[in-house]
Amino acid sequence: MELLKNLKLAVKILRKNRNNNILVYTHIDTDGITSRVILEELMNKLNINAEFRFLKQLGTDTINEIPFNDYDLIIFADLGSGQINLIKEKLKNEKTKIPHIIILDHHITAKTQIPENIINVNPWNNNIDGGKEICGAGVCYLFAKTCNPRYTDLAKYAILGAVGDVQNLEGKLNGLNETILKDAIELGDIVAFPDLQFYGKHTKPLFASIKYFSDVRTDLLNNDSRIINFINNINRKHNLNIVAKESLCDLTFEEKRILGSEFLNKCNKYVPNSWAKFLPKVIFGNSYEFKQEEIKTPFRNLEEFSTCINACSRYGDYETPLQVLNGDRDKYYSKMITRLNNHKRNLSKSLQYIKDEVEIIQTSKFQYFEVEKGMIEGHIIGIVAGMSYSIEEVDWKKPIFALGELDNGYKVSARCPKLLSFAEDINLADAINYASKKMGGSGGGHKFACGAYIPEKGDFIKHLECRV
Ligand SMILES: [Mn+2]
Repeated sequence: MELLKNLKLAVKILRKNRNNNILVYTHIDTDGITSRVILEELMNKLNINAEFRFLKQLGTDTINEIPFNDYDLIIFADLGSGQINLIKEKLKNEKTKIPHIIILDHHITAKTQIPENIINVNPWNNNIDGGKEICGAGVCYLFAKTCNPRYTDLAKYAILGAVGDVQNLEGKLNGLNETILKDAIELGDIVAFPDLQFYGKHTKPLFASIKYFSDVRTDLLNNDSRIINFINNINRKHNLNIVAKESLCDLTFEEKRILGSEFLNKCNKYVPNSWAKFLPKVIFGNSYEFKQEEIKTPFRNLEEFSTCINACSRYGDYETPLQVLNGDRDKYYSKMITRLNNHKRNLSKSLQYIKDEVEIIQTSKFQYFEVEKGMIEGHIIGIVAGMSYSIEEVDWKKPIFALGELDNGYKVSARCPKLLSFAEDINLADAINYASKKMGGSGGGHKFACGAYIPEKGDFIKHLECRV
């Protein structure tokens, strides 16, 4: 098993360099930040001094900022596999000493001969799906566990990373993620249980959670009184007492089960026949929670915790989530709450702007809208595109692309409802990658959510039409 072999090899290299200069780069999203927390704690446990840095992306420009000559070992986590060519090219031109490089990643590896000084630890090497079965933090966790099988206290971060990377897309974590989850559950760090897939389980009233469900468009869309009626009818029919103002986490398992199946019945009336069989996967799914966090806070449910991290990291603040994950409950804890509230305000303001001022343009296979410069920040435009499915004019059976003008080009984001991505063979990452390359830009991501930068609009939409 190549994954295991590379893990062992990587640990050997780490031990050999334990007294040398070590530099660790991690990505900046939830998965990247949890990767960092795992590696920091690992180095502490092993009594190894290492320097840590965040890296937004590894590209032709940023590679030049990496001080390859000053270190004996450089570790890349949650990035690097796709850029092995770039690293190779860079090292070829270095005349001084060449460092060892360990890559702990789950993105697809570039097709290239890998030189001996680079160890690429990646699930794809074993045909394990790095999009669904393990994330970057998961690979870091396996690395830590290879150092010492007793380091299972780090498993919880790997699960947060997996949820941050939406690896539970189909309702629950699978594959290696499930194995890692077992470690975290056994230690009492995480609880996992069957639940409904509404957002805001601990922080929103139930009627709001139902309101924001956008994988299926029903008559409940933007209609509080219909949602209240829907819940009251369920209460009468089943002799229950579900309170619309309480949160999903207040419901018993039985109440959730009945609410879920009634909701499924309703959704059935609104989806094409061939889509119906995918409905359970978007309505029912496991919840993952930090057992030590207070209920009804944004830190209990891992999905909501990940939103808290995004509320900081998307705005360039990586320190706050890092400190909170490291256990801060004072300064950074309240800073995170402040940032979360700002983030929410930003999102609703941006959504209102789309509703009021932006035209949704329909093509045969998708829809798109353009955002004027300065109206929505580039790093949240993808989230806003996803939320736009709550707007009546947006066709929920088609993907949506958002183009936001920046100072030096455009940020493009694509989203589609989960149900659509299950039922139809849609690969937005492939489409956005193709079209952005045609424009001299670059992009990628998931099949259902991705982004790109392009220097100019030109025929970008036409190129997209060839691929979506
Ligand atoms: Mn990742």
